[in-house]
Amino acid sequence: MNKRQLLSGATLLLLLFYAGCGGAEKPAVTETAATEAPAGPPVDPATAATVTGKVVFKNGKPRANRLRMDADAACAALHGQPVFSDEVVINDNGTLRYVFVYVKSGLGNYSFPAPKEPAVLDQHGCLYTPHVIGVQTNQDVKILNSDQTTHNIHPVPSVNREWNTSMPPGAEPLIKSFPREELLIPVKCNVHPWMKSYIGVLKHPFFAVTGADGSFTIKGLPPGDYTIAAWQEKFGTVEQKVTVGAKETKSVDFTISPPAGAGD
Ligand SMILES: [Cu+2]
Repeated sequence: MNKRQLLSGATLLLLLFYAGCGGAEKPAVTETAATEAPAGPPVDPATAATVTGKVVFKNGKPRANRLRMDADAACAALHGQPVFSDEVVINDNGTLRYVFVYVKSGLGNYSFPAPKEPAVLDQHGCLYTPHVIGVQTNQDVKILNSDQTTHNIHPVPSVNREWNTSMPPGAEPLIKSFPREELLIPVKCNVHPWMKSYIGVLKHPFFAVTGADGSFTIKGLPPGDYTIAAWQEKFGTVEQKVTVGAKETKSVDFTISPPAGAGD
């Protein structure tokens, strides 16, 4: 560890100290308050059910917004062709990508320890990859900078603690976690205004993000009655109810459409 790292470590401690004191305008969030694991049993894998489906976009294929990276020549130089926003991505089959689908309610008193494997969020091509991720409370999020330019990652949570960290080229991966459930935390880069991503934080592992075919699969559910929600950053959340028996697989498709008059 060199002098500079020591210094930034000391600055961080100082900042944490101030955040802990609640001296700032925002009320301090006690990071340990939400960490106690519920006392319930684990899900019996022999009864585990699956909910699968896709998220269909109703209104054709709106034109994607082009991102302008001219403000940082290093970013612009990384792309030989136009780059488009991930805010609304309609797949070739008419489905939506980057929809966060999750079990909103219906889970009993089960215990869901955080996975040991971190979720990974990369800063690559001056974009966040993936655009939407889900993690469990207290699961590590490993943040990378694959670019030869400096990013400043800045999650803007409502119930977790806000922070931002500068990551120069070659920076060590940053390990963070979020102790409280939150849907979803916007993440921005203080250097590049076009960079945006979202992190969904849940106490349980029953979530998925739709990919290039617009599908999702949520496995390992205990039998029961659930409300499943599908969240899209621009169009909001739609919900459906589903009942699954032991070892059953149910298909649930969602339709998302822009609000009337929203155009594209
Ligand atoms: Cu950036």
